[in-house]
Amino acid sequence: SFALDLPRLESTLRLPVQDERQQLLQGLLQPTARIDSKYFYDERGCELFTDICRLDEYYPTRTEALIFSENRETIAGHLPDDPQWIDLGCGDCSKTQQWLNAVDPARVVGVDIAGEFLHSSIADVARQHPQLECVGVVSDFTQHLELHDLLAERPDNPPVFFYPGSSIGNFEPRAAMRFLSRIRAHCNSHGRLLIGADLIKPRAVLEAAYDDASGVTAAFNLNILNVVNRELDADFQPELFEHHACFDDQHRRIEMRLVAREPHSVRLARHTRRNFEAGEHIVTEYSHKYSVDEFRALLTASGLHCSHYWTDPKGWFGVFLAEP
Ligand code: AVI
Repeated sequence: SFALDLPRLESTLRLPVQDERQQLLQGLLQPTARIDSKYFYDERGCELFTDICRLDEYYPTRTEALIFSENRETIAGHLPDDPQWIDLGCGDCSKTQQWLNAVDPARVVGVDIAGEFLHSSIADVARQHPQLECVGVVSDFTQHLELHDLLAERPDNPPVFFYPGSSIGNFEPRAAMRFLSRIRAHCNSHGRLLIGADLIKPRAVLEAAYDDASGVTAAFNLNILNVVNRELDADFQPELFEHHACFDDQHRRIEMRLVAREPHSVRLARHTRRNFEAGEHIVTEYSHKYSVDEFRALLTASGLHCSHYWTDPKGWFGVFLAEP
């Protein structure tokens, strides 16, 4: 029956909505305003991100896919047998789907903050692989990674954490270390982390990837203001801001900004306004780029050891396999 087809769906979402709003508002009231990049991903934002991944200028998705397809069997050969495959930020599970034959996991756990979407994507995997146990966990896993109880249900199946797409670059290095340490804490001696990280490369290539000629990234960046308007009942006018992306050499990261085109005032919430001068900006995202050695060192500082590493012919993107 249909009920039997429904995979298990759990939730570890913890932060009350009110606290989330308060954090968002506080960020907007800082001397340099900030919006957490998780607010990019409403339905429209997810569509635009899918479009970004197909842009000529946006090399990370395509380059990582190439590294995976060229090395899949080798990578799978380094993973433990019968693992629990944990896809962090699984989205539509399309990346995980490509690993199922090579890895043959005992269980797939898809973790994502978008609950409804997760349910249908995990249900798709379950339908296509009726023998495979599929679990969806609705979680803001970047804030609270809490999968100990779930993993302990299958003590003989070590976890393989799969964190592709260079999403680790969206954390500042210290937060990246805290997050990776939490993954480490979920790995017994056989657990593994398979992670993609974007590497340092010429500035022009980096900046074009975050400011494409057709304006898709600009639309993605500006859309965050529509999300904030809904979350806070604010009245941002996206047309009064301009998309900006530049590589910051000192911090080795792309910084995405929304720059006010003219002086104006925005209602952020009831009784709360903020003025923007012309040229004043909101930071919406950092995307950190690493050298291979720097990324290895980040893994080491998080209690993990990089056992293997793969890249593309240009050395633009890195896939790292790490163990405790
Ligand atoms: C999700 N994340 C890895 C993307 C990145 O490249 O940092 C988000 C993105 N922002 C603009 N383009 C893509």
